[in-house]
Amino acid sequence: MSLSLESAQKIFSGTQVPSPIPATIALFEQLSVDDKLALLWFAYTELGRTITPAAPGAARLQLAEGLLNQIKKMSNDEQMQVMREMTDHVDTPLSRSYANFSVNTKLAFWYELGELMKQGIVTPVPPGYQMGAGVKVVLEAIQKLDPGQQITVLRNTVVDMGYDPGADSSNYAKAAMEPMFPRTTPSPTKITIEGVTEPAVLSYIEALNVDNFDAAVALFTPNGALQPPFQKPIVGPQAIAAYLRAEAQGLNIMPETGISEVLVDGSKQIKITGRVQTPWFGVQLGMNIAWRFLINPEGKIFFVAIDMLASPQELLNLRPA
Ligand code: 45D
Repeated sequence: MSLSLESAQKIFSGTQVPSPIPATIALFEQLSVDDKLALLWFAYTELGRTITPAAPGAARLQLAEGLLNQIKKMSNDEQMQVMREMTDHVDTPLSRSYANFSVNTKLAFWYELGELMKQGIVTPVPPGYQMGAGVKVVLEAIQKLDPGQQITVLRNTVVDMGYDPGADSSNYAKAAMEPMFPRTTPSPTKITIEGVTEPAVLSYIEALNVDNFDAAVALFTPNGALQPPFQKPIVGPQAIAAYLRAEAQGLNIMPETGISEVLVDGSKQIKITGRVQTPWFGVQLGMNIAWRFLINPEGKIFFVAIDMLASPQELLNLRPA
């Protein structure tokens, strides 16, 4: 019997809890452009009281330097106009250049703009801005999220900005030519997962913890798939490798506990929960994450879904009620 992607996506679905993240982003999407910019500033500075992103290295900032220098030379009104156009996906040369950046370079660009806002070189909020009721609603929704979910909302809004002419063009390839994200903390070495000893799973985690994406991809079947949080599955080793190089650099993966079930055809479904640290926030912030693996009878990964959890309590949610 061959495994299907559709059925793989459903493994352990009885243990899954709906995430508030898509609903929060949908609320954000309904705001006017000035409300969106103001909201991001309030959310970012609010968050910054407890956690602040690590400064991106000089090598990465260099990739965004051209755009940043253009913006620095502008008047405050022009700066605000550029930010509005990026947020509204208006087709301008600057919006296009931005959309071409890899995810980490987009974050680095906004990190630097945020610094310029703190220094008063760029205005954070449209002049004369009055906070409307809608902004308060979204801000409160964000405040209720756990920190890992809050930074996911920020990240997703940043990634979505700019103007991308290709309908579904991917900029994962760009990341391969960029400097690696430096690790902020040493990666975990000895991995043990309570309840799970599957070699492919342990090797997957170990490979990601040293940024060895070729080793991670070698653990998948030729038609294997990886489904990131809130995304469609990425299918095939080449596509997975490009994705991991772009998005999984510098992660510290700390699985804790799991459950493993052998299916009739000899394949296994395994659910693991644990914490993941992003190099953007280091040890300050652990995201609560679940992995749902489908391992074929030969011990290769056919499918893994990565889910963002709300709370540490959800980490214990391994069996359907
Ligand atoms: O508009 O097993 C201002 C995979 C003003 C791989 C601003 C994974 C106005 C396989 C505030 C300045 C990758 C899937 C904007 C595992 C304005 C695997 C700036 C999971 C925009 C485990 C805002 C990995 C700024 C995960 C600067 C789950 C915002 C990784 C900065 C998750 C936000 C990583 C930052 C996350 C957000 C990183 C730096 C969620 C970073 C988030």
